[in-house]
Amino acid sequence: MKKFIALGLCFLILTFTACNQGNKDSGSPFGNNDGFIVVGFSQVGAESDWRLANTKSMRETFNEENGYKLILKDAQQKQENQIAAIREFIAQKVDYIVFAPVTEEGWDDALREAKNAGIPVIIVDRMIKTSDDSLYTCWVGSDFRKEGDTAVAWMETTFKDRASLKIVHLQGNIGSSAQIGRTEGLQAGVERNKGWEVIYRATGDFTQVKGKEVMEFVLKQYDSFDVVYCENDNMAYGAMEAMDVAKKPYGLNGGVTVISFDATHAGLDATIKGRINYNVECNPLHGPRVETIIKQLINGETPDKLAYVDEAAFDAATITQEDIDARAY
Ligand code: GZL
Repeated sequence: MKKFIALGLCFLILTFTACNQGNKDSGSPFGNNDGFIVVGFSQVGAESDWRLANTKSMRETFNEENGYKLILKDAQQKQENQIAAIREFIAQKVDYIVFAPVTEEGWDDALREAKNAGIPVIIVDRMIKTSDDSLYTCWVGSDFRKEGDTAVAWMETTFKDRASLKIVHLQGNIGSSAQIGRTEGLQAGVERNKGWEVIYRATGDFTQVKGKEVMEFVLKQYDSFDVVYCENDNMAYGAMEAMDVAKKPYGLNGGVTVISFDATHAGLDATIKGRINYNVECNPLHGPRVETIIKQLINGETPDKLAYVDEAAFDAATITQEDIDARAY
């Protein structure tokens, strides 16, 4: 009998230790977190200056000095890579999942797995379409439709006396919130202004290389157009490269009017030089905003479900070097 009780006690001690070991490891690939908060971040890619500034902001915020360990995964603009990253973060038992969705559709399954694992999901930058908004804790980003409306309002003022306006439209990643909102803004303007016409529309995937390819094609197909509406700075750089080669005048001093989005440092440099006529800001500095949300969650508070960042716009005719020097990206 005594032997039986001793065996039972050994079994109980071993079981209890194993459970504790399991709990001890929970939370992250870094053993028992070593006291750090582990953040898994699935980033769209490195396709643009904006994206690099966004990644930099997250890295500068979620570092060991501030008490965090960041696991950053670059999806190279592929949704399947982001879904794989989210599943990896779940397996690693990170404390928080942050992701910038490359497109709006197709996230429910992966996010439901994160929810079932009890890991809060914070969406940054672009938005998702879902029938169940309990699948994410909150979102912080830009109002892309408002960005498009801001650019179109400037066009309506600038071209108010024009009977017709031929527009070339370079779109971002098709299906991304940034592309959807900026395109909707332009489309609404075209419907409001009967003389406006989009003569050619194609995606440049938010990259300079593809922006140049699209503009090279346009220059071969169309002798004249009045505006190129580029949904980010990098596609605008590509379009301007192609127009330079074709000796097609553009910018403040005449020729094609160049509209851009992001207002990155290089984009504003092109604006103050008169190469880009109007540049609408899209603020990438999400690191501090996400950290505020995480601190709210740690303190048992409920962050706003949606948080829009304030954004400005810059006109080549009025922008100053002080405007540019004052900016963090
Ligand atoms: C906007 C962001 C867009 C930028 C592009 O919030 O999603 O993606 O406008 C970037 O530069 O590639």
